Amino acid sequence: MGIVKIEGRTLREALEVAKEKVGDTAVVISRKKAEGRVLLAVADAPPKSPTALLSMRQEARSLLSRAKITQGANITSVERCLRSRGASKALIHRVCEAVSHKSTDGTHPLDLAVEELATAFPIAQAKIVPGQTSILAFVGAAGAGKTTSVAKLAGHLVRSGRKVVMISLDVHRVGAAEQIRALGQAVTCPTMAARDILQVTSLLQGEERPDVILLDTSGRPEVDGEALRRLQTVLDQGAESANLATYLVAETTTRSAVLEEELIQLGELAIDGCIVTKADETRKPAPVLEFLARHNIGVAFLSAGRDLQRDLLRASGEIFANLMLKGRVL
Ligand SMILES: Nc1nc2c(ncn2[C@@H]2O[C@H](COP(=O)(O)OP(=O)(O)OP(=O)(O)O)[C@@H](O)[C@H]2O)c(=O)[nH]1
Ligand SMILES: [Mg+2]
Repeated sequence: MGIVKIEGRTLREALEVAKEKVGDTAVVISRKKAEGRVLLAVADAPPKSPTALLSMRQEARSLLSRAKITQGANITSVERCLRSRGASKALIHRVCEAVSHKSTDGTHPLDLAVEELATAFPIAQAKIVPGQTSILAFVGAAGAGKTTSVAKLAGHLVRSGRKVVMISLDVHRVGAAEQIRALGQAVTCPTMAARDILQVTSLLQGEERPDVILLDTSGRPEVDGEALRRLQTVLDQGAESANLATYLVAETTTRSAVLEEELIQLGELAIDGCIVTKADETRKPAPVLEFLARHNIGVAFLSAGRDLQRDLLRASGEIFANLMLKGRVL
């Protein structure tokens, strides 16, 4: 193996990394401290003779004198990036730890941060079961982007050949019916307004039943939560082949305390995932993403703009990493 360079923020950390990378027989031949980092030149076995020791020392000195301390600076830049996205101390610590532990193989620290961030947030799969009607309900605060996201997803599903209906439970607000009708036309998807949640089940009978029903709710979590629980009870008792999945629609700008309250108001309703919206409107998306991860709510889609065709993206590790490091989805 020869002599390898190991780096850490402290001597203890560098020794731990040396043990991990080189093994229990690791021997430190030389060490150097600069810019708050510790560099070690480490061999995988002790020298076999005094001459071997001399030549190892020479190789170690030359390795360390050539070595530039760049990781420390880069870790600082990873830390600065995450802080400006509103990341918590715990997440910053987790990512910097992972970067400094993996940073001996020459990979750039930002790439290591991408790897770590890509696994930091759970992803939810949209539940569309072939042979059944999948009812996807979107709940969330007023103005969170429910109707727009429903229309974007409807457009995507229609383009992929599914039979889709958009149903709005938002029948009282002025302009709500017109909005869903106009969006339905824009994405070539039929729409329906339902005064009662049980009107939804009338679509489940017969040959013409849709593959997917997208349910847009009113933005009043208590009322919507109650309606969806009623629908679930009817589906549980009935013979219809349909399954209901509920997605929370949350803006990237929403404070955690507000989301916490929303979950309480939704009551016992099971949440199958989340649509994170308005990712284009903030440079600090971390608090919402961390809130969802803490509550084990996976992100299914992210919305980053008003364009119905373009701005709904399936969640991926790469998108999370981009959001956390660059502050944008792409
Ligand atoms: N910039 C940006 N605007 C968005 C996004 N998603 C939705 N909007 C806008 O946010 C506003 C509210 O969106 P709606 O889809 O009507 O939100 P809603 O949750 O259905 O609202 P209510 O029905 O009133 O509860 C609209 O002006 C949308 O165009 C997004 O991802 N980015
Ligand atoms: Mg709406």
